[in-house]
Amino acid sequence: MGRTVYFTTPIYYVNAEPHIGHLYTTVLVDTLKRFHTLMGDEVYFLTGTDEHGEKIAQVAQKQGIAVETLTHQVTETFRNTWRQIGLCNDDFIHTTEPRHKEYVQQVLKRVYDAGDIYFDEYTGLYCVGCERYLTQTELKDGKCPDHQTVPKELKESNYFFKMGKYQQALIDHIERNPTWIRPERFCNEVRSFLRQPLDDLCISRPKSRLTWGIELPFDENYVTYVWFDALLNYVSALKQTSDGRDIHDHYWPGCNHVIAKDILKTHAIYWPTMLMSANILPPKPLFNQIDVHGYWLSGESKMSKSLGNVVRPMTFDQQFGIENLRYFFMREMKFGQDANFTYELFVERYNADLANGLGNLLSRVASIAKRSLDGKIPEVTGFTEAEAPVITAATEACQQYPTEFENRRFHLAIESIRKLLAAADGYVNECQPWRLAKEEDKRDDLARVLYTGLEVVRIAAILLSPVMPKTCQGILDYLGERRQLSGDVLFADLTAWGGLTPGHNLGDVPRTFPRIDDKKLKSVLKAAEDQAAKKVAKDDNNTGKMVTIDDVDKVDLRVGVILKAEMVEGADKLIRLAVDLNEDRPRQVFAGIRSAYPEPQGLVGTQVIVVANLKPRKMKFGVSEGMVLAASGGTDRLCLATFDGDLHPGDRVS
Ligand code: ME8
Repeated sequence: MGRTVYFTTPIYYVNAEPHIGHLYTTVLVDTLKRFHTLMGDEVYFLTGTDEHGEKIAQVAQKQGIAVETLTHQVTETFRNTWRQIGLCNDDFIHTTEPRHKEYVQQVLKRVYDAGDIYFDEYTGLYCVGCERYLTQTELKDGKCPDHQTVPKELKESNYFFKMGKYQQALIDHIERNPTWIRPERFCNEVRSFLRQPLDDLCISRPKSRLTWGIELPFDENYVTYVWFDALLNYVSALKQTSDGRDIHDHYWPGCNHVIAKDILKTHAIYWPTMLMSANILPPKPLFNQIDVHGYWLSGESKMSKSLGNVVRPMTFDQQFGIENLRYFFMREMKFGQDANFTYELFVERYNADLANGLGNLLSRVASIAKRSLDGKIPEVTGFTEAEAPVITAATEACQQYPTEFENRRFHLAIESIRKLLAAADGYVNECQPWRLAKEEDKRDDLARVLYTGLEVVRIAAILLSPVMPKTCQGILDYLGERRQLSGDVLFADLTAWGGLTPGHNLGDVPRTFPRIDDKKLKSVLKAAEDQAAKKVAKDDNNTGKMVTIDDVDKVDLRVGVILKAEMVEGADKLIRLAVDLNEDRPRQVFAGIRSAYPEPQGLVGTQVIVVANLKPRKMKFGVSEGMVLAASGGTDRLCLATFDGDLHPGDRVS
C-alpha cells in the first residue's frame, strides 16, 4: 500500500455561486486524488463552504433574505455543482453544521484555558472582502489590492489570540521544512512577512454588531471571528465525518492543503499558530503541506464574484464540456503563477491538443483498424526499429508524468503526454498505414503500426485519466482495457508497453474530441457578451441611471422629528417610529434599523428625512406611512440621515 494523503480545498464563502476560480481548485484536488489513487495511495478529499462572517451577513441583508436562507441556498449550489460534475470528494463540510460548531468551541476553550486568549480594545483597518484586518503596508493607494475597496477603521473591545507568542516557533519550523509551502516563492513571502513582529489576532466580534457566527464558549456576548472558525473545518471534518466516523488519526498526519495565493497568510500564519496553541499539530510531518496556486485572470483582473467577470461551471459544461476545461486548467496554468482564461485560448488549446492531438490519432488508427482489421486489435509478434522512438517516448512519459505531478508541475506532466502523442503522430505519418492497408503482403506491418498507434492512445488515456476521468474511461473501455485505475494494479504494470488485448473487438470509432469551429466559438462569445451587457444594464438600473429634476420633484421629502421609537415584537430588524411632520397626527413608520439602534429610545428627538408621499404600506405589524432615509456602509454602519442645524417638523427638503 502507498501513502495516506488528506487533500483539502478552501471552504468557499457562500456570498455568491461558484465560478471557475473555485472550480479550478476543486478540480485540481479531484485530479490529485485520482492521480494518487492511480499510484496506489490512499486518499481522502474534503471540500465545503464557509458560511459565517460579516461578508455573508451583509450579502443576505442586501438581498433582503434571512442569512440562513442565503447560506443554505448557496451551500446547496456548491454541493450540487460538484456532484453534477462528478467530483470524487469524500465529504463536504459547511460551517453551520453541529459537528463543526462543537469542535470550534472545544478548541477555543482549549486555547483559552492555555492562557492564549485575552480581552482588549483594538483599532484597525478591516477589509470585509478578506474578512481580516490589513496592515498599512498591504494597502495599495489606500485600498485592499484584492477587493479594490477602502478598508474601514474599526475600534472595539474584543478577544485576542496570542499569535505573536508563536512567531519564533513558526520561523523555526519554516527553516527546518523549507518545502512546507510550495512553490518556493510563497514560502519566501511568508518568511519575509515573519521578519516583522507578528501581531496578535483578533478572534471575536461583538454580537451587538454581528450575530452570525459561533458563540465564544467563554463569553456569550461575542461570536468567533470567521477565520478562526473556518480553518478548523480541516480537523472538525475528520473528527466526525458526515456518516459519523472519527478518521482523524488516520488522515491528519498526511494533510495537504491546496489554496490560491489570496489566502496564504491565513493558512501559513494563523493556522499553524492556532494548531500550536491548541496542541493539535499533526505528528508527522510537523505541519501540513500547503500548495499555493495563482489566479485565473479575465483580461488583466482576477476573476471574482465581486468584479462580476465570472464564468459559471455549469454554463461552461453545456458549452464545451467540463472535462475539456479540466485539461485546459492543468495544461495552461503553471502552478503558482497567474493564468489567463478566455474562450479563445480554451478553443485554441482544445483544438491543438485534444482534437488534433489525441482525438486525431485515435480516429486515424481506429478507422483503419475498423476497415482493414475487422475492427479488432491485431496480434503483433514483435516491434522494429521504426517503433523504437515511440516506445521510448512512452516510457519517458510514464516516468516524467508522475514526477511532474508530485512536484506540482502539472503543465509539464501534460506536456509529457503531448510529446508522446507527437512522436506517435510522426510515426503514423511515416508508416502510412492507409497505404499499407491496400497491400495484401503488408498485413503484418499494418498490424504493427495500428497496434502501436492504439497502444499509445491507451497509455495516454491512463496518464490523462486523473485529468479527464470520464473521457479517458470511455477511451479505455473502447480499447478493452478492463483493469481498474484504482491502485490495485501497479501503475508500472498498467502502463507497460504492450498492454492491449489482441482480438478485442473495437466497435464503432468514437468521436472523442470533435473540432470546435469558429461559428461555435463566436456564438459562445456572443452569449457571454450579452450576459455581461445584461449585468451592466442591471447595475445601471440600480445605481447609474440618470433622472431629471422633474423626477426628483415627484418625491416629497420632509423634515420629521421622532417622537417615539420602540421595538416591534416578532420583528427583530424593525423599529416602530412615531414621526412628527407637523400634520394632524404623527405618522407611524416602520424602519429596518434595529441592528444599528439596539436601544431605540435614544432616537427620540432626532430630526430625520422622511419620504412623505410614499404610498402607505400594510405590514404584519400595522401600516407604515412613510420612509426615513438612512445610509448603509455594512451591517454595523447603518446611519439615519439627519441635519446639522435645527429645523421645523414638516419643512420641505430639497
Ligand atoms: O477565501 N483564480 O473563500 P473564497 C483561482 N472562505 N482561484 C480562485 C479564484 C481565481 N480567480 N477565485 C477564487 C475564502 N478562487 C475562505 C476560505 S478556508 C478555511 C476559508 C479559489 O470563496 C481559490 O482556491 O473567497 C481561492 O483561494 C478560494 O477560491 C477563495 O475562496
